[in-house]
Amino acid sequence: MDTLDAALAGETSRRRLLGRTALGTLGLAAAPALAETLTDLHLPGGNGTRPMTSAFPGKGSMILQRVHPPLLETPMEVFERDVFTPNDQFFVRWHWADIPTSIDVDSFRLNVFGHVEKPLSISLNALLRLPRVELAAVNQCSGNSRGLFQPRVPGAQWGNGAMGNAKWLGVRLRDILDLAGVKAGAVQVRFGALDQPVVAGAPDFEKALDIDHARDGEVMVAFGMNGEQLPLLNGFPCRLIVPGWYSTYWVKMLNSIEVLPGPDDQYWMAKAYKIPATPGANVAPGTKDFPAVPINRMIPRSWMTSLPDGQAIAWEPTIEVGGIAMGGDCGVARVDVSPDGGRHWYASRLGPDQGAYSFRRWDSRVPLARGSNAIMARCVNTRGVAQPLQPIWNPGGFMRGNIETTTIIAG
Ligand SMILES: Nc1nc2c(c(=O)[nH]1)N[C@H]1C(S)=C(S)[C@@H](COP(=O)(O)O)O[C@H]1N2
Ligand SMILES: [Mo]
Repeated sequence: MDTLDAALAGETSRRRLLGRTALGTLGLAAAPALAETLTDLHLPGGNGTRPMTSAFPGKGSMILQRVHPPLLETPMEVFERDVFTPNDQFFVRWHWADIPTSIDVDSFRLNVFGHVEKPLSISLNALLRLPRVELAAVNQCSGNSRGLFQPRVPGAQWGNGAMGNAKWLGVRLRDILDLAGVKAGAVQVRFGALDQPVVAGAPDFEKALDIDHARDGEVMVAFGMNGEQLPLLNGFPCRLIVPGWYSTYWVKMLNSIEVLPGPDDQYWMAKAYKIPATPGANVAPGTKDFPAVPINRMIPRSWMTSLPDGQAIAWEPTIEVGGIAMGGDCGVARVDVSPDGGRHWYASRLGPDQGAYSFRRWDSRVPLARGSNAIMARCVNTRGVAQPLQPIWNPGGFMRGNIETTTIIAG
């Protein structure tokens, strides 16, 4: 057994304790008591001030978006340090507040059933014995940057930190499905988890993928994250990884895999997380009725992280700027940088390629003017898709991907 196996097998009691005390206490604590300092997400129109907290189990300093269920955002400076996001500052998002605070790793089972030859009930030890794969991939909430939408839309008012990049270690979903033997006529695979709705009759969080997607050899069931077990709040003991797709599909605390002979018509696929079936998921602000499809593949994005928005610095003729980029559902081909609101563009140097689905570092030296500098980064992915200048709008606040601007004041 390697260290991860040992940790998964041996840490039950400690995790139980950690989970109970930390999450249990949160139930009693009033949110203001959690606040250590305040941070400003610079949301248009204001209301961007949030408390910082390190009161959640397995988590360091995070931006507190909500206590019940926990919604924790990663501060942007974390992305400046490394293209991989540390587990203790990886963002957290749950839909229902009834989340197990302890997992018994001995009795835990991952159940595979439905349209299969041989239903399975897989223990964690059995899961750990299957052939392993490791893959770097960005986990990004569909509503990342929703707070930047104009006009504003309801939902969690995230800044840009509802995302993170990790090396995921686990088992191919295809291998699990092959063990169960998918029957002819399978259409989708539905994934369920241990968290429960808090309101009676409310829909359990379940998501589905088409059978061919589920069997593409990339989708995986992960139990390792950056060389450690998953933090409880990121889905311990195992979760789905859907490379290149928004993280609404990355079901945490995964305990059921159900092969369906037809499309999943339940709430979380049929009603929630739908985007306009228009180019770029864009509709005129205020539009309510439009043909919609389930959100799916991610698009290219990039951020300058070397200085925070609004930073004042001493003027010099040029400045070194850098940040991170993602290709979306493929790799990063290039990142160009404009120091003057899009008038002139300069090439950047890309950092090491950690795989198509990973963040990639970029750095560039650009001219600096006295006064206000609107610095922009534009990612072009390996499919040739470039970030647009114009923001999109849709009522869900999904899929923001336009070029972002970081203002630097040089005096
Ligand atoms: N079981 C379960 N899995 C879930 C969710 C959830 O509510 N329950 N939320 C999804 C959504 S919308 C997001 S953005 C990601 C967040 O993953 P993270 O908390 O590990 O960052 O988890 C996904 N998986
Ligand atoms: Mo999400």
